[in-house]
Amino acid sequence: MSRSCSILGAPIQTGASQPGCLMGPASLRTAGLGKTLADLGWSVRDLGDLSIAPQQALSHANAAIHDLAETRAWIEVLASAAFYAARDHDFPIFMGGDHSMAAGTVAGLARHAAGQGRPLFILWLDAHPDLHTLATTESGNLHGTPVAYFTGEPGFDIYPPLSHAVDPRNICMMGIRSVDPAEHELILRSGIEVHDMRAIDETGVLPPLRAFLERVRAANGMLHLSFDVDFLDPDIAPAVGTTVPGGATFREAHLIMETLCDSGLVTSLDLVELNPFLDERGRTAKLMCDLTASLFGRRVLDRMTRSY
Ligand code: 5AB
Ligand code: MN
Ligand code: MN
Ligand code: MN
Repeated sequence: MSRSCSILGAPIQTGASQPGCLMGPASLRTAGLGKTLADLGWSVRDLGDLSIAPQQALSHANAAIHDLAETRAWIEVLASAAFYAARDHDFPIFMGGDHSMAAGTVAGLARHAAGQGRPLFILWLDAHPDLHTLATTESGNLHGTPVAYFTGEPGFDIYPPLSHAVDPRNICMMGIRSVDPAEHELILRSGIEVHDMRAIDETGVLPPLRAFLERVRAANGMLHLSFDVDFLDPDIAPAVGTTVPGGATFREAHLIMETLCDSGLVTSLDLVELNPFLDERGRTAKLMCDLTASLFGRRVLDRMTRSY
């Protein structure tokens, strides 16, 4: 019997400064995400795109913050949609949209995991830790805040109430190479496991990934992968507004996805921050589809033994 996955679009761009992420779900569909997964034997259900109602503006003491009402509404819609998608499908895929949407998807998934009596673990692949609170963000771009929200940091009273916070010790970040001072302070205080690009240069991706997967397995955890396009080096993935040089290579990224596939532990996925307006002939969208294919079982050769 084939396993089921659902794909759900969140055309949100209010969390970023540059417009374009709105077109992310359409670009991933155009690159053939659904068909790619169906060809790998998955039963795929496209649930379409979510939307929000028109919003009255909300103001905040931090005047840098923009589009707070819209972003808050998206988080609310996504938290509910993610809860039901996780309940009804083996594997939901949330297509963004900017990364502020992870405040919603992870909130909904944490509620679902709690209902199953299982802890939720997060693998965060990103150039950035997205650990600002509404008080500390200087850019006012809310895609820099989701992790602080879903770990239960204070100062998010204006966001939807969080039913279940994620334990910071259940989060592993890889690819990090741009950290603001307030985020650095929170990393040190929270106990989040962070592997910056220097660490990856030194050890490669596999040792930290395998150690994290062992922790997930030992705890019978659910595992959500939140994949920000800017995790990848801009030379291979130009379609993102927040490029940072020195990102993950093509093979490092595929090896992570292949190893996650072998582990069988991943239960949900965000594909975020794709800005098709900045893409070159669809190459970034195509790469994100191919990386998802590696996560969903595409392989060059079958192996006799599993290698995670
Ligand atoms: B992304 C920065 N820390 O707060 C800020 O792309 C960048 O979702 C945030 O990781 C990047 O604006 C958010 C400078
Ligand atoms: Mn991000
Ligand atoms: Mn990022
Ligand atoms: Mn970004």
